[in-house]
Amino acid sequence: MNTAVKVLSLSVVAAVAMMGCGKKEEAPKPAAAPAAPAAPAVTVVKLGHVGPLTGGIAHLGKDNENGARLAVEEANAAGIKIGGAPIKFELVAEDDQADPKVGNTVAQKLVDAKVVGVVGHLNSGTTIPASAIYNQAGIPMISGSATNPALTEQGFKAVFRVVGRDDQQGPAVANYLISAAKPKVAAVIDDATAYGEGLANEVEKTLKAAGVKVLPREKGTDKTADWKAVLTKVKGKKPDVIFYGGMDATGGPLLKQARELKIGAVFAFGDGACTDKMAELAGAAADGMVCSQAGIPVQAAGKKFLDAYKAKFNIDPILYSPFTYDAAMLMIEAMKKADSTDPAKYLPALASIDFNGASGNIQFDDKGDRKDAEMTIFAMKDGKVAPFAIIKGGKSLTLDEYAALGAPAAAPAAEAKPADAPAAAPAQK
Ligand code: ABU
Repeated sequence: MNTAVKVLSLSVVAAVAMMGCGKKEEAPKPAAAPAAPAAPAVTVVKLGHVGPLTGGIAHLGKDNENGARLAVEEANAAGIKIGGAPIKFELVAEDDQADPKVGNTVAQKLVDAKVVGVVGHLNSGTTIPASAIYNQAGIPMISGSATNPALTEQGFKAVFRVVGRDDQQGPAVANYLISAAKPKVAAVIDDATAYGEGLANEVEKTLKAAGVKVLPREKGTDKTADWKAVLTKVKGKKPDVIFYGGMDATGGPLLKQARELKIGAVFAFGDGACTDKMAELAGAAADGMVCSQAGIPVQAAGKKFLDAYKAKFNIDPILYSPFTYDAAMLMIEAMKKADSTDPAKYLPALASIDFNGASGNIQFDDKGDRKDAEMTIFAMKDGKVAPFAIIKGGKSLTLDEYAALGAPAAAPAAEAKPADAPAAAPAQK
């Protein structure tokens, strides 16, 4: 064996011997620091929001979505832990186009996406059918705007709303018309939706009960742009007041065209047309119109909400966003109380919640309706709908009086005193 081969052989033997005994002669390493306990992984929890984000009332759908989004972002910033894990809420926003068929499709999409709750929908016509889908899946839903009584008359345990109902709103606005305008003859027009027709029915019932003659119902749709044929028919009957059940997108053109036809009746609308958009659409013709909201006016929402909304979206809230903000907050609060994001576990906490939100104190009755919901009556003045009466517990209050009750801090700038309200129907031209 030559020298080179001998050296290689001895090296291999030595190496194998060392592997066999498993010992390595290594310099001692510094002792490792004890491993820090792993931080619990963030759990992503999906909340759905549905409203019309396209079409004539997209401005209202976006306002609703903004309210829910603000609540989710505030909850995330607060660093909430549920079941010991940090939670990140994610808002999954869908567009139902105010169409019941599309509403059902997106409702099923949200169920499939495993959202644990849904804020929405906006329209009664989409919310009522979609509510069956959520209820069947055991997913709580809270509407911040759907006012048709049928929503909560279905006996669904997972279905709630944080606004009042049209069987409260209809009598409130009709009684105001009866006392202020003292009408003998009234015309009632609706847009043939669950909301518009339902609210018009409630108004008609109250007017008739007070002895007002109500003309045969006239109808359009939620897309009607030309109301001249309906209005010409109505004009011939000389009504003192005209109530329209529908949204601002169709209510604005209706009012504008009525004044173009020299119809001088007092016009009144429900919540869906109780926005400054009416003045954008109808111009000066909107001045003096009366409208109602099945809750507090947006101006009376909590100051913290109003400021945060303006700061985040660079616009003022329009109509229902304090309610959709509260709807999302209610779900999050119920999850915290139940220490679970499991819909089956937090649903009982939601049903029995007692929560002070941007729209006031919220508790639900057995049907899922808001207890003691306020009703507000407004008049349009200088292009703005200004609240002049908030009806709470059977009492009529001004915005200042309401704020003095310790209700959410109000911004009193937009208050309309009762004296500003239209007292009587202008003479029929
Ligand atoms: N409450 C008026 C708009 C929403 C609805 O359809 O009920």
